[in-house]
Amino acid sequence: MSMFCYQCQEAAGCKGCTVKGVCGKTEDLAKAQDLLIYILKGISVYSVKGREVGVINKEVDKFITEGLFATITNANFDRNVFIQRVRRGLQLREELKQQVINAGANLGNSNANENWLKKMLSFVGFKREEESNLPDAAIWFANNVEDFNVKAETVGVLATENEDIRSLRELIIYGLKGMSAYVKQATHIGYDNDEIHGFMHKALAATLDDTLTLDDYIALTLEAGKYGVDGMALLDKANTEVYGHPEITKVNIGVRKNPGILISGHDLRDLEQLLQQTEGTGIDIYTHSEMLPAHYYPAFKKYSHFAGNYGNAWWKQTEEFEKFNGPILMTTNCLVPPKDSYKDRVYTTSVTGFEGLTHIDANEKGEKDFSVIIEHAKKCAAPVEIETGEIIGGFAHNQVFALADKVVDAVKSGAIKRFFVMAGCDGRAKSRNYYTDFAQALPKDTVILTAGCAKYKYNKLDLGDIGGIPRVLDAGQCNDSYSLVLIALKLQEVFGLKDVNELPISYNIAWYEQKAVIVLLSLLYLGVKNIHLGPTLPAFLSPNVAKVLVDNFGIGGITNVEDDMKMFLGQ
Ligand code: SF4
Ligand code: SF3
Repeated sequence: MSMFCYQCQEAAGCKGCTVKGVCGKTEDLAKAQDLLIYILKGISVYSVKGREVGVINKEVDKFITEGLFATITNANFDRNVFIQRVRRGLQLREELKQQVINAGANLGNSNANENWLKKMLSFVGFKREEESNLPDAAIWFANNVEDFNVKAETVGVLATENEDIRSLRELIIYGLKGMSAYVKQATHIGYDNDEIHGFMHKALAATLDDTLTLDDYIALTLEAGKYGVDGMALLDKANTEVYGHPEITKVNIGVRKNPGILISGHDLRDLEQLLQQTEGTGIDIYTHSEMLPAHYYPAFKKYSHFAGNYGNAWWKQTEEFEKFNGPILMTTNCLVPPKDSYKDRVYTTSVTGFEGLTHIDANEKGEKDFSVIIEHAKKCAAPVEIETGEIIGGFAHNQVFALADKVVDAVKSGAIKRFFVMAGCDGRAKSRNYYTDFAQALPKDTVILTAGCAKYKYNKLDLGDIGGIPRVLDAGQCNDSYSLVLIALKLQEVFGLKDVNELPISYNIAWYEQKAVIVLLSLLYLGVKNIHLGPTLPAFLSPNVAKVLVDNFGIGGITNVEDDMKMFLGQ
């Protein structure tokens, strides 16, 4: 087997990609990513000890967050980036180790751990010691690519032999990847939460610990859900305090006559800077996929050249980027390996990357200079119109709370019988047409609550409204699933219910990558039961771990629209 990855919904044969990723990830890239994750675990061993004695190294926090995020599906396909990160990670680990030792960290309480300390002291200066009790990830060192390649063969997912322990370790790591994405976006806006970093490091280090049991890992999985909620809350605070609360907004999906720049991914600070730098240049800015909800924020409405949303979810980019004619800026995942026909127009920033594309880095203040993209756009034709009209969104928590009376009355009168949370991701699998069919088949007295790119399966259908309340309420990006949780908790309070599961809300969630994993863990942590997950259950859930989720949380898959409709509506 040349590689093994099963972190996303497209894992080959619902088991794992073993030759090349369905996403386009090559064997070399997969191995470099595996090695980086291993290095992050090793750094975390020292970070955990450091925090016990007050050592918080912000560069380490940033490095781990960005390293995790870079390995998310469809974020970065540039192997050199990962090799450089491995090199820097090894240096950073040694710097942190020195800092921790200088701070007098107690590295353990057993004889073995005293030995740990002695060994640690002897490692300073990159010395290798074979008999250490430290995990290998905390001491292994190399500085040439050949050695990296050899090591990478031994540290991937399959290095954990017990399939249940492996399943839980990976579930935790994928949750951390999702969490890292939200934390990275929040820190880019200037918001941070040290406890989340502390947890990420504790959990990464725990995946190296062979003394932990299945129960320990299950507890850690649920704890990840708690920090998932905190991560989404942090990003919500950052977005809403800086850009205002999303409000009901109609977004144009047609085009204008000027050349345009298309911005995709999730990072609102990148969008803000692009809007500022393109003001008065005669270039229009369009959003793609998960950047659509940016239109709902008051702060961006003042830009008259913020023209609309172009196209659909991430997987349609290979046709839509071709037709857009102008440059495209990828701020986060999902990037699809670009076709030659438009490759020269795609730019990456932050953790995204692809060999051969121009990458734009931030300065120390997080500022980016997009002038190369702007000059490029000036030479391009206006986008080809692929559709016309408007879509409506902006139903995040603040806006829905403002409508609470109307919504509650509609529920009390029976005009709204049930809500369906259909948040999550979209993807290219044909089986995902299920979600379009499901939305269309829902009774007219039901309302869809959505967030994430999953919405593109039904946000352009004419599903009507209930007394002025649209039947599809889009809260925003996948992280705005947090809004859906707040809305559910508000309804629970208004109706005076003891348990959030007593509400007339069903969960039919579509997943693709690891942000959906942290959203799922967050919902489980909040006590939400009977979530249905599709189009297929994660390949990384072993039968026993899946059984734990079924027995304790009522997690289930999907079948077909007709049977699922009966199941959800209790007929
Ligand atoms: Fe396969 Fe998904 Fe991993 Fe890509 S990210 S290699 S598609 S499992
Ligand atoms: Fe979509 Fe990648 Fe997950 Fe933010 S853009 S939801 S798939």
